Formats: sequence, structure tokens, C-alpha cells
Amino acid sequence: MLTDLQTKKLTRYFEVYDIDDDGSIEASDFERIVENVRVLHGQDGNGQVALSGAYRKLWTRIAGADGDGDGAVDLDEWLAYWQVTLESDERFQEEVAGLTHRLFTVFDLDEDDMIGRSEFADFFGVFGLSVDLAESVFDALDTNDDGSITRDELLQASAEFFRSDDVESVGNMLYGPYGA
Ligand SMILES: [Ca+2]
Ligand SMILES: [Ca+2]
Ligand SMILES: [Ca+2]
Repeated sequence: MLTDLQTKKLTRYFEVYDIDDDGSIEASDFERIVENVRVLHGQDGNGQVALSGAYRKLWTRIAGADGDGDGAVDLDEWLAYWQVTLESDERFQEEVAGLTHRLFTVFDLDEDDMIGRSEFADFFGVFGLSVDLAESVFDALDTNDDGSITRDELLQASAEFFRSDDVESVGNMLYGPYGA
């Protein structure tokens, strides 16, 4: 079972991907994400191709949560999907840790194996989230205050976001504030 805290965080995660705010996640939300990537990185940038590809792949995966097959993933389907996924270490590794690795690689534009402040703002930008919010989340995640997030720190934050039932876990904030 998902705990109360997990449900709140996964609801926040749902809202982040429901870009047009219509209460379900569908292919059109991902087209918006891909469009935001294009605006951020330009039509021909290498990063743009990798990122767009990564988000198209992610949609294929998320579409697997569409239990009733109506082409849209609503919040109940989303939570049911994550409940099953998080119960299996194997699926967790593949779907959460694997995705986090890929996102880290595509957003590390200068390839220094760290996510800097502006790279993190790019990550939030593809969801239409503000730079101010990106800054405050970045500060929370950058616990040793060195101005960058390492791959291990992001993996840890992501694991906490999905799995932790401790309100104090830093990773809870990965996608910004979640419902009280
Ligand atoms: Ca939507
Ligand atoms: Ca559905
Ligand atoms: Ca970097």
C-alpha cells in the first residue's frame, strides 16, 4: 500500500506531468513537454534530440498505467501503477533508478557529471515550472551547498521521493511542494 505521504508526493508528480492541468496525463501532455524541450534547447541541439527521445520513451512507459485503455492516465490509474511498481525492487530499479540515470545524463549538458543550478532549472522548465521554484528545490537538494548535484545525490533524492515515508527526507521535495 502507498502511505499517505507517498500518495501526496505521487499526486504532486502526477500534477507535474499533467502539463495542461486537465486531470489526466495523455500523449498531448508529452507533446507539450517535447515542445518545451525544443524551446529550451533549440531545434537542432543534440541535447534536444536526446531529451525529446527520452520523454517520448517515458510516455510509452507511463501509458502502461492506463488501466481502462481510454488513452489517458487519470490519478487513480497513476497511483495504482505506482503502488505495483514500488512494491517490486526490480521494477523500481528499472523504472525509477533507470529513468533517473537517463534524465541525469540528458540534463547534464556540459557533461561534467554534475547537475548545476541552471541545468536543474532546465529540468523544471520542461514541465513549465518556474525558475524560482527550481532554485528553491535545488537549494534543498544540494545539501552540502557546493552548487551541484551529483548522480548519487539525485538517485538518493529520487529514491526518497518515491519510497520514503519520512516527512524529513530531503528527496520529498524533488518536484516541489506537495499537498499538505
Ligand atoms: Ca493532461
Ligand atoms: Ca485511463
Ligand atoms: Ca553539468
